[in-house]
Amino acid sequence: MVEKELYMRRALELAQLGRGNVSPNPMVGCVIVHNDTIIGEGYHQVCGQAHAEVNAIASVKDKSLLPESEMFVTLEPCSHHGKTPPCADLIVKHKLKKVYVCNLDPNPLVAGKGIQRLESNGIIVETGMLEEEGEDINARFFVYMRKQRPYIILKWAQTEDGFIARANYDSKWISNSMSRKQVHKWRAEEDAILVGTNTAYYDNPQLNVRSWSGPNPTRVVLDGNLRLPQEKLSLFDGDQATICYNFKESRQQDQLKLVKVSPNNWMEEMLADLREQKLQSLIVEGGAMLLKAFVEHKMWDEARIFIGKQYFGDGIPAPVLSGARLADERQVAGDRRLIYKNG
Ligand code: AOF
Ligand code: ZN
Repeated sequence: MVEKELYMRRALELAQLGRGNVSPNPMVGCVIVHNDTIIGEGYHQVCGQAHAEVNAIASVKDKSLLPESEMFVTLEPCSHHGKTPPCADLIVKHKLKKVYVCNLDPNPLVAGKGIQRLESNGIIVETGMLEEEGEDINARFFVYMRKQRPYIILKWAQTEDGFIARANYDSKWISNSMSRKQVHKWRAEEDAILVGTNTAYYDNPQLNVRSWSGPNPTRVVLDGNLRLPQEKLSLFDGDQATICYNFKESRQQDQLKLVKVSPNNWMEEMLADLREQKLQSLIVEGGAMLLKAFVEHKMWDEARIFIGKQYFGDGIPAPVLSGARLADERQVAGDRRLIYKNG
């Protein structure tokens, strides 16, 4: 008799093969087991296409085994007609004996209704298997659904003595080239990337993915008074979707979208708008003022910090996190890398 959790671990492993291709949908994996033998596997591969359960059932050669089989799926099977028909109905049609579920689906269209549909059709359901692991891999989806905003990652590099930049904004580079390569991987993993006015102006970042392969995030800049010289800055080069939140006007101009927010509630309005545009995660790459605003509003989920070897002695101090839990600490070619989670 094989430990049942092993099958759910396999389903979680499969789920993660969808990383980067399924947002704003969750990553979902599914394993079908008959007599302690895996007879089918599947995962949600591309947003808008077949769900994990559909692919897993399709992969089973002998469908007559299904009524004697158990399914291990990392998310509650859906009960709604979205871009695809309800998975719960397919499971009922094939009369699977039992379904093990890792996480409930917080999507209000599903939220418990999938389980109900299975149970009311005589299928045994067990929920909560490896729940924490599931929460972890779909943290973005869960925050997006439960809090109605993107998952927020703050990222910065600071000197050994705690400065994020020199007083005159001349700070290139605090972290080493390996650390910077890693940041490009991170950019490829998130839907949107945000910088403030000063960073856009003084660093002139391209905010694309270069030292890694992967999709470019949507570029986001906060420029309250529309002071940034668009013709001079890389982030307005028109090569990537770009959103500029400001206090003055809303208008679409090719790849650039201007969105008006109010000066005293810009953060909430910006996050609500990003959510509306189905951007599920946001990495905030500076500068200090913007990062501190997010820290002060306790509006963050993860903070990723590189600590380089230099001493500045003076300059712009790094934000100070409160309520942070150290989730990972390691060396990246001589830099120290800390990852904190909020709460
Ligand atoms: C599942 N299995 O593999 C996934 C589910 O637009 P649709 O039809 O693709 O539906 C998207 C919603 O379905 C998504 O927000 C989430 O609630 C659920 N995702 N459900 O049973 C899957 N990816
Ligand atoms: Zn489904």
